[in-house]
Amino acid sequence: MRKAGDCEILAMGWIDEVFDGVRYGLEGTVIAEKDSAFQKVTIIDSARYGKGLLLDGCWMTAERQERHYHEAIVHPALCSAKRIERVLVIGGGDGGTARECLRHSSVQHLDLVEIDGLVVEWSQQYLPSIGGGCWNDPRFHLTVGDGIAWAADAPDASYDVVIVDGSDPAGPAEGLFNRAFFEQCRRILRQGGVFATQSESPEAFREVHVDTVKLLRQVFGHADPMYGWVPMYPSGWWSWTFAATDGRRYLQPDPARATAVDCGCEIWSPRWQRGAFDAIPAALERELNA
Ligand code: SPD
Repeated sequence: MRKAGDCEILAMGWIDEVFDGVRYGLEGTVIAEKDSAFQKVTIIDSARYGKGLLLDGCWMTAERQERHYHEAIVHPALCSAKRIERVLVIGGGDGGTARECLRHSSVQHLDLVEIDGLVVEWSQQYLPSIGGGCWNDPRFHLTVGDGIAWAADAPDASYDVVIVDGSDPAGPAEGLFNRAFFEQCRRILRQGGVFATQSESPEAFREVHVDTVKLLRQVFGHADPMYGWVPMYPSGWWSWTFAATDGRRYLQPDPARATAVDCGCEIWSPRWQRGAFDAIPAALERELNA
């Protein structure tokens, strides 16, 4: 078998996520692939975005475009929660979400609960720039286990921020989109706490997106989707949805916290965030408000 750098090439050509009659692909090579206990885990190397990760054939992240996703899911929450000492990340086994959270110096303790140990192991091995320093940060605590059970077992009001960085609602991530789970997330937030989740594409997965936002509005009394881009994901158009225990505080980043992180961001800034919350398509806004 041929080699690319230190890696064996298992296959080369177009690597596509196929969904609903459309293919979203990158040209590259498959350098590692294995069925874990939960899903098929694939690592690719591409000319355009560098090394990347797929789970069950769906794009998750890649070295040269992960910031679109990780900055968007983290900073609206970390810049707006009343306190940010204790953070829970459910999923996020590539480390990108934890890395961005830990850029906030007020974070004292971050629990990351990822169900699939192979995702963590291969992210550390093949995608070290995505987790960056998170794996060795003394504030970082990794548990390979079920995030749904973790949330159910956590004491009331035990986190300032809960971030759900799961994959699509099929397979191991299915339970990350239902009412019972969202209710647990709300219960374990302290007063002034903020919840964030990836909420799928308003184009490719419109129904899941709408259902997720509506459900969060029922559970928290309000919730707001924010729109941006993750070029490798289906349609490239993505969303993250935020809620809080005491109103829509995530719309207003704290200026001091924002200034401390935004010079290190490629995508996120308070201005980008304002536009991203406002960039709700008209028909979608009507549907969500109906
Ligand atoms: N369709 C892809 C949804 C993936 C969301 N999670 C990505 C993991 C990045 N940390």
